[in-house]
Amino acid sequence: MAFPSLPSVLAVRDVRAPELDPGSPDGLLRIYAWMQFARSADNRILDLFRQGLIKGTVTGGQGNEGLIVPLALLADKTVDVISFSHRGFGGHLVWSGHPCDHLNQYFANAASPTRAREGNIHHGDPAARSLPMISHLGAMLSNVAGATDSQRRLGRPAVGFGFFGDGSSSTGDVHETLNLASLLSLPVLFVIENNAYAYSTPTCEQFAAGTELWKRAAGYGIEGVSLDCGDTAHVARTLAATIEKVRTTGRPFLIEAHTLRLRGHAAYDTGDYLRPGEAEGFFARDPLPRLRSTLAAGLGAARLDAVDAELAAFLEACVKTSLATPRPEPAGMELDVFAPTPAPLPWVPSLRSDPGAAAEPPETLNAAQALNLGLRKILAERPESIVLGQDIGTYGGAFKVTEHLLRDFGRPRVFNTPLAESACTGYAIGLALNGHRPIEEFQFADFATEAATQVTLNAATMRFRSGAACPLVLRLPCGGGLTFGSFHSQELESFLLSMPGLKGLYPSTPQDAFNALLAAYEDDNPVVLFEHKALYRRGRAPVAWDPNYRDVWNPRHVRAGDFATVVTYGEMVHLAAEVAEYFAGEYEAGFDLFDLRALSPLRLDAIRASVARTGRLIVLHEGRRTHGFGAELVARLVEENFAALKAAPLRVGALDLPVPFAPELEQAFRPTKEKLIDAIAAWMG
Ligand SMILES: Cc1ncc(C[n+]2csc(CCOP(=O)(O)OP(=O)(O)O)c2C)c(N)n1
Ligand SMILES: [Mg+2]
Repeated sequence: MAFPSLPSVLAVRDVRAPELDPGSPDGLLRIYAWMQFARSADNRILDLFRQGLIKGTVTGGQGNEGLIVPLALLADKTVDVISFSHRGFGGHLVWSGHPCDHLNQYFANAASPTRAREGNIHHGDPAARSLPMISHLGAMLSNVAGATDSQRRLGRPAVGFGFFGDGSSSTGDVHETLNLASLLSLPVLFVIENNAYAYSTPTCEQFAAGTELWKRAAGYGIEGVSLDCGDTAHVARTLAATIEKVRTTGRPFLIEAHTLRLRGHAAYDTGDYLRPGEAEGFFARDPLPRLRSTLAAGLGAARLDAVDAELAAFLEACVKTSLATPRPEPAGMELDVFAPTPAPLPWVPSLRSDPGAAAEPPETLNAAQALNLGLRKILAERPESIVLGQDIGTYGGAFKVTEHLLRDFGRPRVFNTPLAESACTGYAIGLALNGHRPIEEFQFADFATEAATQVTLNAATMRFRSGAACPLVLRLPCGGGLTFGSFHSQELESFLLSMPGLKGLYPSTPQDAFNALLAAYEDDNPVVLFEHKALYRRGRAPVAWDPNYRDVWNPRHVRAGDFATVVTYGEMVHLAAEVAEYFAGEYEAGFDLFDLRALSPLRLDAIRASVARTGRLIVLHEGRRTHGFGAELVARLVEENFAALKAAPLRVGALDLPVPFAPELEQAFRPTKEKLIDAIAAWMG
C-alpha cells in the first residue's frame, strides 16, 4: 500500500551542529516539526488504543521528545547504532522508515516491521542499526555496545546510543555494560531518561542518589553530566557537542537527562499516585510549547500554525493508510524461528589452515585439543570471528581450550571479559547483529543463568521478531561426575532449549567436537555448544578434516542392534556403549545406539525408524529426569510409534536434586554404568 508523501518539514532527518547557531532557525524548526509530529502521533496512538484499534498497551513518549528528537536528528544515521527505549517513539520516527511503518507496528498488521510478532514500541530496524528492544529494561545497552564496537572494528566512526530510565538504572545490566564499555573503550553515549518515576515508584524509593545519577560515571572512569531538557536549543547544542566528543575520543559518556512523563506509565495508568499539583508541574516544564513560542517569536505564529496543520493532515493520512492494511497471517511463523542455513563457508579443507596441508593425516587429539584446533581454524580463516570469555586470554581458559589463541591471534580478536555474563553476551549479540561472529566461552555452563535473558529472550527470539540473523556460538563446559558441586556441574540443555530460537549441539567425541564448532560457527542462529568437561581429556582419538562436518546436525549411529533403540548424548554415549557391550555379551540383546549430537533442532527420523524396528526405546541422559530432555525425546519418539512398541519406554536420568558435592553422593545422583545395567535388566525382566 502506497504511503502518503512526507511533508517538506519532515523531509530532512538530520540536523548538523552549525544549524543550531542562534540566529539560524532552520535546525530548531526541523527539531520542532519532528517533536510536534511525535507528540501528535503518540497522542493519536493513545486514542486509537482507547478505541480498541491498538492492542496490548502503549507507553507514550510524551515529554521525552525534547531529548530523543534532537538526539536522533543529530546522530549520523549512516554509521551510528541506537536502541530506543519505550519512551523513544519520536526517535524511531526520525531514524528510519516511514511513519506508516511505525503505525503498522502499533496496529500489528500484515505490514508491521516485526510482522506483528511484537507489539507497540518493540521494533527497530536492525539493518539501519536501530536495535529492537525487548521488555527487559537495561538489556539493550550491551547490544548497542557490541554493535558499536563492531562498527569501529570495521573502520566506521560510529557512536552508539543506549537509553535507560531512572528505574532501569538499578538493573545489573546497566552496571555491567557501563563497566564493559569503559573497559573496552567503546564510543557509546549512555543516556539516562530520568523522568522521576519508574511506573508508579518515585526516584526517592528507588535509590539514595536523588537526581545525581550522572555522578555514577566517575565510578566507571568516564565523564558524565546532568542535562535539563526544558530548553530544546540548549539540549540540542549540548548533545551535538557530546556526540562529537564521543566520536572523536572513542570513550563512553553518561548523560543524565531530566525528562518528563506527561502521561501515566502506560495507557492504562491514571497516575493516581502523583502528589497534588505534580502533574501540572510536569506540564509547566514541557519543552514543546516553549520551543514553539520561541520559534513563533522569530518566524511568526502563522508559520508555526501552518506547520502544525500540515503535520496534522499528514498524520491522519498515515493513520488512514495503516488502518486499511490487512491483518497478519499466522502462516510461516514456525519457519521463522530459525534463520535459514547458509551455504557452507569456504574452509581450507584441512584441520589446520595451511593451504598446503590438504592431504594431512588425522591427528590424535582429545576433545579440548580438537576444540582448540577448531577455534584456531576459525580465527585464521574468518576475519569476522571474535573469541571472548573469562580467563580465555593468557590463561587459556579454565579448561585450557583457548590456550595460546591470544598469543597467536592477539587482541582485540581474543580477549578476557569481566565477570559480567549478561552484558558480555549482550555485547556479543550486538557484534553478531552487525556482521561479526562471536564465540563466547562461559567458564562453566552453570553461569549461563546469569545471561539467561540475553540468551533465551534476546538472542533466541531475534530472528522471529526482527528478521535479523544473530550468529553466536555459546560454548558451555557442562556436566558432572567431577566433584564440582551444584554450581559447576549442571546439564542445562532442557532449561535453555525449551526456549524457541536456540540451536544446540552436544558432541561426544573429539572429531564431533571439531565438526560441531565449525557447524555452529557458520550457522546464522545462536548455537549453544555443550562441552562435557569430563570429555575434554577423556582420551585421544583421530581427528581429521571432514568435508561432511555438517552431519553433526544429525544423530550418529554408534552401533547396530535389534533388541532396543538407545538414544543418548554427551558423556552418556560412552557409558551407553559400554552397557550395550555388556548386554550383547551377557544377554545376547543387541542395542541400536544413537548419539543424538544435535539437541535442537531435533532430527529424529533415523531413530524413529529404529524404534519402529526394535519396538523398544531407552532414553538416557545425565541431567535430571523431571522436565529433563528425555521427556521430550520419549514423547516425540512414542507419539508416532506407539503401535510398534513392545514395552513401555525406559527413561534414565539423574535424580531430581541439585547436583550434590561428595563423590559418593554425586555418583548416587547421576547415571552410572552399574545403575544403568540394573535399570535396563529390571526393565527387560
Ligand atoms: C527488568 C525489568 N523489570 C521490570 C519491568 C516492568 N517495567 C516496565 S517499565 C517499568 C518502569 C521503568 O521505569 P524507568 O526505567 O524509569 O522508565 P520509564 O518508564 O519511567 O521511562 C517497569 C518496572 C521491565 N520491563 N524490565
Ligand atoms: Mg522513569
